Amino acid sequence: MVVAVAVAIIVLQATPSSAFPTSAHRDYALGAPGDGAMASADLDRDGRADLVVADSDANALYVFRQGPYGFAPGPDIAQTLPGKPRALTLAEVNGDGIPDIVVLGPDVAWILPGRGDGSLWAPEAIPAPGAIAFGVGELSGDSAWDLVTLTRDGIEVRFQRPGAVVYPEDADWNVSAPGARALTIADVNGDGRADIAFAAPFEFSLLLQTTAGVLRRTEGPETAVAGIR
Ligand SMILES: [Ca+2]
Ligand SMILES: [Ca+2]
Ligand SMILES: [Ca+2]
Repeated sequence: MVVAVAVAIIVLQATPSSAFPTSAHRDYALGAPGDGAMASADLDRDGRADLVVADSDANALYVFRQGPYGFAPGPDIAQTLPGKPRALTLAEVNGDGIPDIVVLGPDVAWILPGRGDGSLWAPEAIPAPGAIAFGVGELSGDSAWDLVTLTRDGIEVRFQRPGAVVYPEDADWNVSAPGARALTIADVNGDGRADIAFAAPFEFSLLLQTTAGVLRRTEGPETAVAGIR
């Protein structure tokens, strides 16, 4: 995979006619092995967005840290995974203020907590049998981010337990979603609470978190489909 990057570079020229810095726009490519997913966040907290790409051939993640002059030609950090990565997202799931990486693998989700310098702690596995899509967000009203997976049978929500990043093996909530193929977690109505959006061919559905810890379907009569534990 080749990652295309566009950056604005300040060029200092020594000629007398350019006593002031001028700005130039340059596009260039980063060599990123594999053909996997990618996401961006400021992993090392230096104010510059960094990149993470998944290499499904090598069962690895590569972190590209953006420095003051852009990205190096190759990854700064390689992180081995126990299996093949299929999708990934960057989010702050363990409450320490450092972005973490959540990866969907075969029948499993891995949490790799960020260490704050771009490197990662070892992956923690959460069983996710049959998961084809996933997302993370706060769905129970306790400020700890929860894990949502989509299988052929429906949506499964696992609440993060207090303490270290721990999710139960069995789902806390199961929501019917026949035919759904894609899922994302986002605050779709701007009320500050995360909602679940999922899609089947020619059909799009929402589960709105109307009050903390309660999701409601938006199609048809509004009915609560899950409640506070
Ligand atoms: Ca950064
Ligand atoms: Ca974190
Ligand atoms: Ca929660």
